[in-house]
Amino acid sequence: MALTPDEVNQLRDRVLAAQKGAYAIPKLTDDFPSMTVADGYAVQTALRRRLCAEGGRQAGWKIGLTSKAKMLQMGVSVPSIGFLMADTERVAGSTVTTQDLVHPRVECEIAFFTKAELRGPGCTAEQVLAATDYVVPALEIIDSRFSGFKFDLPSVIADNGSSARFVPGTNQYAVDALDLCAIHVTLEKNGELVATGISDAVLGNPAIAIAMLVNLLAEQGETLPAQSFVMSGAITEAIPVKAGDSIRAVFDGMGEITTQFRSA
Ligand code: 0L1
Ligand code: MG
Repeated sequence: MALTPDEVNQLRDRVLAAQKGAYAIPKLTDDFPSMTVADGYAVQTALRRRLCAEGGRQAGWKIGLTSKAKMLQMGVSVPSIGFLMADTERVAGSTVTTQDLVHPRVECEIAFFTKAELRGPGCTAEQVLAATDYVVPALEIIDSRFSGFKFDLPSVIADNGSSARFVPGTNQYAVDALDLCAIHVTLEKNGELVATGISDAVLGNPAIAIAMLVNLLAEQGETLPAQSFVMSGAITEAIPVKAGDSIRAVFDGMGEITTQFRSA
């Protein structure tokens, strides 16, 4: 680690202020060029502890940057994980307000709900499938707090993997009722097709992404408890949205999710 404990807290406060105030800041490595991935996770953990100390409740975890296309687009080489807070969940079909976001983008994912604890290192996709109660389609609304959505891996990890809002679908599926590697997804914005994808874009199989998340948690001395909700990474590219937009995502064999964006 390159950051001192005081610097970790300073960056936690910088990111938290940008998240709460919905304004963009330069990526953290502009001021702290020697910041490492481990430093990014130290800031993220400090952020999670602060939000929970303020009365927030953690609702789950997410893994992002899970497709080759996304890694290339963002100029990073490995996935990253982040946490989901309960107050950032939105009900499918409801409205997401944009005045409290900087430059939101929507992506389509499969989310897992677990029935048994998972621990790494060495967690496998098979173990994930055995520990999964059900999967649901989901939307993630990401919102980098960095100017121009430009960052590097330590910065985006400190910003909690751009986590902003998440919208779970209501239809639940057992993992053996689906081919998790072959879910075709279409994303429409204002009635126009804007993105498509197949779920194998997520590291070949979204269950592999969840196993990777468990193994990354282990590096931080944490396990994934039973009854966890986990977003497995984007199947489609992330599409920018603004107030007035309507989104409809159709997951073949899993139903659809709609959401509207309004300023307030
Ligand atoms: O969930 C994601 O894949 C996003 C991870 C962070 C990178 C980004 O903001 O695009
Ligand atoms: Mg995502």
